[in-house]
Amino acid sequence: MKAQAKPALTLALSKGRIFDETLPLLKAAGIEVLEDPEKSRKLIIGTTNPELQVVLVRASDVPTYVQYGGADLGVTGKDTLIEHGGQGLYQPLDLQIARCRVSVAVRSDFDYASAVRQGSRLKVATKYVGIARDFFAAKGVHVDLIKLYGSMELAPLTGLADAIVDLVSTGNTLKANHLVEVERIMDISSRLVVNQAALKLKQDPIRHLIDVFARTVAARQT
Ligand code: PRT
Ligand code: MG
Repeated sequence: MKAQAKPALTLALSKGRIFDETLPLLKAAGIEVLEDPEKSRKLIIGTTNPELQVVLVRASDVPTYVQYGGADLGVTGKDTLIEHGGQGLYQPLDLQIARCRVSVAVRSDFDYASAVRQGSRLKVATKYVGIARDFFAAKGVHVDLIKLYGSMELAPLTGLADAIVDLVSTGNTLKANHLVEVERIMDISSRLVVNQAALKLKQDPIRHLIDVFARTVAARQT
């Protein structure tokens, strides 16, 4: 029996907004994904291009998969990439998708400005420990960082922290939890990341994909 040929390229995506916003870019390259990850339990999904398969991983695991060659390429937020460190990753393209910002937020009754002015030590809860550490260090604010993996918004409400560093898009989540944005740390969008060895070994198909994505992203800016 002839073994099924393994697709030449593997693209790592996370379910949700990154998957949803990458689909139109793939479509522009003439590629459609063969299953809906919200309906199927499959973690490896074929595409209409027999040379390309998609693997579904946790958003924060995308850089790791690509770094170690579990996937040749991936799409990941700049936030996740900064926390990962980017080792072993070639970052050819800002895809301008899944846009948001990293901000500092506090309870609406907490006087952040005066706490900073007085040099108070702040308790800051976040998933983005690296980004938060660099930001407050540059500002000269002393902080105790508390690492969380989700629902950061809850931390100031329960007294776990004075402030959070989290992603904000519409601001609705903050508003619903009586929190206010007091600093914008950086703008975020998602990047295409490529395994450095794969880029050398599979140069043609990877370059082709980068080129089509780049043209699509550029066409959207105008
Ligand atoms: O959910 P999981 O723990 O598996 O991973 P994840 O939360 O990292 O994945 P996912 O799919 O939620 O986010 C993937 C990437 O999308 C992030 O790394 C960002 O680069 C990007 N992105 C863009 C966002 C948002 N916008 C966003 N609004 N990621 C998360 N949010 C969350 C935010 O954390 C907050 O809880 O949405 C809430 C705020 O949204 P608004 O619109 O109410 O302000
Ligand atoms: Mg999430």
